Amino acid sequence: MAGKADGTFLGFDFSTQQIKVIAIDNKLETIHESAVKLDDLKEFNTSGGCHVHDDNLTVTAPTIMWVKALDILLDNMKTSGFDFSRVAALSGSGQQHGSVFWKTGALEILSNVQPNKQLHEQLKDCFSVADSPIWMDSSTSKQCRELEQILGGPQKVADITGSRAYERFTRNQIAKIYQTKPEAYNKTERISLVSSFAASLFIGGYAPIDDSDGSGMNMLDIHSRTWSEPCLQATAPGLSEKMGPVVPSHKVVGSVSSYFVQSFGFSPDCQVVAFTGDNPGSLAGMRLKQGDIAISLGTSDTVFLWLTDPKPALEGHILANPVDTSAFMALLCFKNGSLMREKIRDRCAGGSWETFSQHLDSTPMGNNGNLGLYFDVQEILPQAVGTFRFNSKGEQVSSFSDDEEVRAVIEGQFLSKRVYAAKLGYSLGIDCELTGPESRVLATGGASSNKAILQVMADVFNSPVYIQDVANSACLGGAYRAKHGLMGGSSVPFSEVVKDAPDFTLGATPNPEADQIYLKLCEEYKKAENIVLSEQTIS
Ligand code: XUL
Repeated sequence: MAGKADGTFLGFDFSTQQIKVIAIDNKLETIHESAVKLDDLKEFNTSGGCHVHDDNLTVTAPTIMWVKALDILLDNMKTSGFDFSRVAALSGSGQQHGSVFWKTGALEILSNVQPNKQLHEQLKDCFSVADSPIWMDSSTSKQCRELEQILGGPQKVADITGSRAYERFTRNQIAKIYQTKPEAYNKTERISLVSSFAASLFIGGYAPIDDSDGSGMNMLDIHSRTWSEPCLQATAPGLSEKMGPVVPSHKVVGSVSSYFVQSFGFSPDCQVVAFTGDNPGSLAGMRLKQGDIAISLGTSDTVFLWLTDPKPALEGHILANPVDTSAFMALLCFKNGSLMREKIRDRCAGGSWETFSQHLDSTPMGNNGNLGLYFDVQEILPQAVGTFRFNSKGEQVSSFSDDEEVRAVIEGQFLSKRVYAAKLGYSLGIDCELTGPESRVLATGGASSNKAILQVMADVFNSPVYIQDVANSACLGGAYRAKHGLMGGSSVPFSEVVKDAPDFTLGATPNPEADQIYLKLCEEYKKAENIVLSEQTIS
């Protein structure tokens, strides 16, 4: 068996469309990477790894499909000559919110799987609900309103669980199963998240849910990091026994079962560290630390924050931090991301990013007081749709010049991220003690390669911007976390574990006058947003 010093670490990601793995050596260098696409398992007939039901609200994935994909992934690694005996520890992540319902008697089967047959053949009758509800499901509005009503309103639910009630969150899915399929619920001995389900496969027993992924359920008290009794009570009878304990994300939950030792040559000492959600996994993969904000510029823009003093709000999600048990993370999702930027590029810059950048460079920071909110599709933060332009006097205007329009969309998008991050308790650049080199923006996704956009980002956030390629950040985070768990978890800072990981590239540094300009503009943005929201209610 490989010792701690020369061992390798595996990180798995059970994501919506594929199951991926990354192996790193002790110097954190990637030595293997592979994946199995779920749609390639034709017998399950999924599209994008799931089934959208006729009501267009219910979205599920066959639980056993994930097991079969893992069988194939590990077989492929074996065929490629991967040396499993060197793996000192493994961990990973799963798409958040999805749930697995283990049938009474399943533990007996899971803990006795034999090496002569694949896992999916042996576990096929283990689930009381064969099709797992996943995060894309939005069929539980009734259950959400019930929870908010029982607990005393949406803010109350957010204060306890970190988020108001959301359709995809697991408690609401469990309540729906209990209400619509009581016999299936009664036949269930354990409910896992996709993450703890994956860890269960490796240890041959029920792995506990970790507190970070557990925060995406509307059922965990994010302050005590244990199940919230009022939430359990409001969901279904006998739920506490079906959920099992909650553990910190760095906890070793067992060793690999003899099935993996005999089938693939894992060492019996290979440790399994709790799996977590893909977003917490990405935070670990991006090595986010206090003072950092990660902004992913994709189809929709996502923001991760490291928080010490969270203020749960009606927008966004607060989760237990997966690498520091005393901290939190926040997750914000903005629907109007790259499609909106591209639309303005096409209209004002003839479809060229180069011309778009020239427009940005030719306008001053703060856009001479011109401010724009551009929501091509119904936005989540804020809940608004349409295009809204305000001049330096705060008056609404119907158009801007091309230069002004380009700067307005980029500044507007970043101002909104800054304002929403602050609402959840994040202190940025200027008004926080972590200014200067301690405060970083990590930029990822398509638009992060555009220097002019990065400059605006650095200015609005008054922080240096670093670029990171995060195509596999959740997987990589799993491998880093495996090492963290093996090295002692809470007794070793995660930053110590990842200190030798490759440096990020510096993309932009803020201009000295930026803080004054954008602090004022944040206030203007809030006023503009209030006007936009009041107009939305009227119409
Ligand atoms: C987060 C969310 C998705 C899933 C799938 O709340 O629903 O990001 O984790 O990746």
